[in-house]
Amino acid sequence: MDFRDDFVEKLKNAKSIVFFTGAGISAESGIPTFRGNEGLWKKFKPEELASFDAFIRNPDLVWEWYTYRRKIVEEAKPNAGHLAIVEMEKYFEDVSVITQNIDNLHNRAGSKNVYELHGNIERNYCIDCKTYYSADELENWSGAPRCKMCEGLIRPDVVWFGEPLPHYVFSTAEAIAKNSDICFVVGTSAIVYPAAYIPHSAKENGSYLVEINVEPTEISHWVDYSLIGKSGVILPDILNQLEKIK
Ligand code: BV8
Ligand code: ZN
Repeated sequence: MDFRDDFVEKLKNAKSIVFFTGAGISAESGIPTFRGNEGLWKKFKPEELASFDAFIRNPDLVWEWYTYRRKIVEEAKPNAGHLAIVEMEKYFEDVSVITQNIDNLHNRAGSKNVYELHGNIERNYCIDCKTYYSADELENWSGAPRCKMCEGLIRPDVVWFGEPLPHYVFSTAEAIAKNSDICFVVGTSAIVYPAAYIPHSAKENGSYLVEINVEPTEISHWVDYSLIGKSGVILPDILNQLEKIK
């Protein structure tokens, strides 16, 4: 893939880059996105499942949904897009990944600086005493597991609708995005807030915004460079470009 000269120039001089990623970067790993045609929300309504009220109303159903998603995630592998981001760490002083995804694939790919805005499906905790449990510790439960310390309900360590994002993670991620030379926005419909503020903050502070998506989104009209295509193809192409110029 050939890239525009101004982007190649930016790549040459950039020191700090950020990848703001959404479900689209994991689509080529076989993990359904939320809002696409085969998306998760097609079958289920987010409010019915991805909220604390839904969990209290029907803990077994919500737990079953996360067990279903965790199985898909655990069978999935990081794809060429995740791996290209790891390789790019060689070419810049600072590479950070700010992800909305809970699928742990950036960590498994080997990225060093990962900020999980919406938590991680492999982590769980008791809603009463906050004891943490790994997914493995809970696999023999049928239905929503109970805490061995206090019998409380155990939930996935993810941010549900109506819940605040982890303050330290969000504020650190936003500061990093603001100071970035290039902010790549990869595989996200950019409609879930406050996460979707991140690319806006980066842009307002002078970062060069590059969107990578298979189709235009709500932000395509104001980014600096919109690349239409699969992230598993475009990110390796950017890595090839870097190998030529750096
Ligand atoms: C908050 C974790 C306040 C769980 C997720 C009413 C009440 C309360 C809040 C609200 C409300 N109305 C609106 C809000 C705000 C709400 C919100 O933004 N709603 C949206 C729907 C409008 N936000 C919240 O509720 C947040 N909390 O506001 O709290 C508060 C504050 C202080 C104190 C108390 C309370 C919490 C939001 C987090 C929700 N949790 N996930 C779970 O996953 O189960 S959101 C969920 O959406 C995922 O995290 C996902 O990452 C995220 C965003 O979706 P995307 O990643 O963008 O995925 P999507 O499918 O949409 O798009 C995929 C894209 O990839 C597409 O563009 C597609 O074209 C592209 N693509 C596909 N294949 C490829 C590709 N691109 C490249 N290559 C490919 N191969
Ligand atoms: Zn407990």
